[in-house]
Amino acid sequence: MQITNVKIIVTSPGRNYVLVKIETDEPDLYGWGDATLNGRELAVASALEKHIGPLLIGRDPDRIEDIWQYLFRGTYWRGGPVLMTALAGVDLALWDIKGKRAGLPLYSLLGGKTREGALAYTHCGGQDFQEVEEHVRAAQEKGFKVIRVQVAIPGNVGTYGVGGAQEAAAATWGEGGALPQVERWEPGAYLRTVPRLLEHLRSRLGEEIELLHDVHERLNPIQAARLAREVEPFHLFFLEDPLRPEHKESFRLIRQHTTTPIAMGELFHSRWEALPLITEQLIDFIRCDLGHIGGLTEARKIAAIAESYQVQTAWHGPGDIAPITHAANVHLDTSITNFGVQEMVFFPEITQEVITGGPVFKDGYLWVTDKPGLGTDVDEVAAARYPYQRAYLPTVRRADGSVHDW
Ligand code: CS2
Ligand code: MG
Repeated sequence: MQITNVKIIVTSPGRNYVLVKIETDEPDLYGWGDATLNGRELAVASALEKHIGPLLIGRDPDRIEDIWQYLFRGTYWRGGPVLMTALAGVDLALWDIKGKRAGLPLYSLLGGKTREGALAYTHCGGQDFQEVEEHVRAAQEKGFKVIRVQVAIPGNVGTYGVGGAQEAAAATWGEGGALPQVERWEPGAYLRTVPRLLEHLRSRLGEEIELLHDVHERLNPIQAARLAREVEPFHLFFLEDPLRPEHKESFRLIRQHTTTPIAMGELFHSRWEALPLITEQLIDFIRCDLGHIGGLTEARKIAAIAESYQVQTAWHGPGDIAPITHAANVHLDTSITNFGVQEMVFFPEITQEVITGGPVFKDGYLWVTDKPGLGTDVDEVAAARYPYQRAYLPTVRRADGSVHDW
């Protein structure tokens, strides 16, 4: 069997996605991968179209590990979000082909089910504690047992995860489309507000609902240690991304000060970035994004390493990766033993019109179908109806105008 074509589709049904179709010389045997990188979609599409795709023509799609090694090490330049997202797109498409060829859902190829469904969590935000509480209650009504909570921070502009930023500067427009929204953030107000949000929620919702919070890499080590310790009484499921990904050694400081579980990983682009946090047990949940870490081939190795250190998985599952990666998440979740929790979103109908299939949410858990492969597909005619529209992630500046981490 041979790869005959690598097709890249950039489409924008609700938001921009980069989709990879790998076609073979066997009739109707093809695979779809997701190579979406929010705000840098065309960089990944170009890497795939101009450099990586031509290297795949004529290769045996069954040889996934060999292709992975060739694209990661065999081309000299390695790592980073663009190339690892491109590699992930190829990897997921190849696994999709393998499953279709075997007539088996991917979880079966990965060793079969270790659980019936993957415990899921969703995002709840709000402009104030009351609104967050209302959204949490609504999510509980939907069956969620684990919920991420974020709240607008007084004096800050466009706090992450609030859903409809406070007074974020409107996205400005330049030649060719939108430019990044500029938001403002100060640590003092944030550090004072988050413990009070959790105190409010625990006092009104009780202890049973599992809550987590995403710091979004915005604190320095001592601030993160302070926050992790101050939220201890509220028993978070985990505190996510307390530090910038560059500062892995500083997780030791957080560990010294708290028993709040820590999660990190969505901004890592290789297992070597995650390795010290796992082997030193500086985190409790590894949250890599299968679409940015190099795909299923890499993520299952990370899961295996983490298993030996009692670190559980919590793969990244935001709205800015395609349902294809979400499907890969859940196939892996349901075939490993150290699964922790799975982040998810509900995709709008416009997205589901183009990218069909993907995990199904029911009673707090995510399920994948028994369809062969990933169980997703792409309607190329529909995809063509939604051309790429330039868009960026916001940027953040401190009150003094200096750059901060969004
Ligand atoms: C967030 C993401 O879901 C999360 O944990 O950190 O939504 C993240 O902000 C985006 O994926 C960035 O593109
Ligand atoms: Mg996050």
